[in-house]
Amino acid sequence: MSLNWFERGIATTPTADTPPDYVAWAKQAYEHIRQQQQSEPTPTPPAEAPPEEAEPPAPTSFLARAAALRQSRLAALKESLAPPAPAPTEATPPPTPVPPAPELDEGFLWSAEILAAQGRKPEEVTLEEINWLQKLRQGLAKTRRNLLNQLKAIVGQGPLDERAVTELETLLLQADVGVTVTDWVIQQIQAQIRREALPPEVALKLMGGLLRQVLERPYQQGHPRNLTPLPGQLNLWLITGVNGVGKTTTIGKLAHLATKSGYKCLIAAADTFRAAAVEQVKIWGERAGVEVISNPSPNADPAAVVFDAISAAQARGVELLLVDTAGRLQNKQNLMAELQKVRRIIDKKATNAKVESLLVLDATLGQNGLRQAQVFTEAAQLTGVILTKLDGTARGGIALAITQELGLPIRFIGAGEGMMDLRPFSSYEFVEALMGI
Ligand SMILES: Nc1nc2c(ncn2[C@@H]2O[C@H](COP(=O)(O)OP(=O)(O)O)[C@@H](O)[C@H]2O)c(=O)[nH]1
Ligand SMILES: [Mg+2]
Repeated sequence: MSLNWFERGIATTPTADTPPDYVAWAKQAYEHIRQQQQSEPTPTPPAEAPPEEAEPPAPTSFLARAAALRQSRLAALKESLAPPAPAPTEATPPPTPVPPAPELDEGFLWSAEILAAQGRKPEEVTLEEINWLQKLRQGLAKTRRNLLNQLKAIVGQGPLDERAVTELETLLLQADVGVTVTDWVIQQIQAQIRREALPPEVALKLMGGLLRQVLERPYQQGHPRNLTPLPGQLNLWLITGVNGVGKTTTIGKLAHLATKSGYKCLIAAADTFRAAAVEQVKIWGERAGVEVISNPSPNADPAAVVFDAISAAQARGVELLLVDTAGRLQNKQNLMAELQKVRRIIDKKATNAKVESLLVLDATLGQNGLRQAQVFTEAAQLTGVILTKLDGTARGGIALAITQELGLPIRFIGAGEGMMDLRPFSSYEFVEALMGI
């Protein structure tokens, strides 16, 4: 059975009362990946993300200590690995090409630590997972750098006091975390401070924990933790959002994850407003190896396309039908009416389907994007959010504002334009990539 990519990364709360031996874990994972690569001749491309420049920490700060600790772990990891195989002698036959080893750098170790802390086993880890985590961390680097550089100044110098708390407030607002979440986080920290002074490490940990609580609130309010298409039945995911946020790209990436995970998938090209939109979704369908149902006539009725696609899905035993929609029409009322019509067709025609209505938001737009999206929350009966373009923003904190304002779980995050640059959301991984040291 193939790996279900929709289940990846949902893992659990970190188990780490007794943190694992990260060097030993990373070594096992590294060796496991090497073995995997040697048994499968298809070379895996190395992570595209360039190694992140180290953040030069102030020499005495706890950040410097954290960086030094990871460096020493990295050195220990390199040392513990067996030396490379000796060059072949003349008598040996020419070697079969071996795919390049994963880069053994700080990013590899960071990713390994994140997986280890979630209770994952080194022998389950793939290079793709390591690469994705590096990409996520790289994507959030701008936000993290801003946060950490200022946090250093605020909490690096000693126990947290009231002045430091006010500065923290500004910092969270700058990262686009939003007023409500910022106020709540600050209140919680202040309540702690009243009991005891907080050393910097503790303050950071506390803050990370609070941010995670915000991201996980929708699970307490009845949304399942995990959005995995139910196998053997029709799941229909309606993808909505403003023009240009990344809906079509996301559908291509989701189709790819679905086929990789062994689902039978189909795409409905229901953005009929722009001629180019149908062509674009077809290209993605081709890349992902997934058929696209469309209507070539100009200004075809999107609801009719959805109707046809549901019929096709039912006839062929499709498990995941992804519906692309328009993000802009002549005006807001038209857009709303069209979405509502599509939704009615779905509810009428796909009675046995498990329907999800997912709003795509562009992280680079920050709070503005959230305001623009209001029309969709009214028309589409949303069940979740997909956050794109985390690779291009210094406002990664928007994820928190979204969860707070919409009361919806973030289901997937996109950090790049490639086929593999989208994964299920994990609050633990997100917060670590956002402010982990
Ligand atoms: N950097 C980056 N670009 C993205 C991401 N997702 C989508 N894009 C780009 O955003 C632009 C608009 O995407 P598209 O899917 O056409 O948006 P739509 O109008 O909502 O369907 C395209 O140039 C995409 O390549 C992402 O996660 N990161
Ligand atoms: Mg589109």
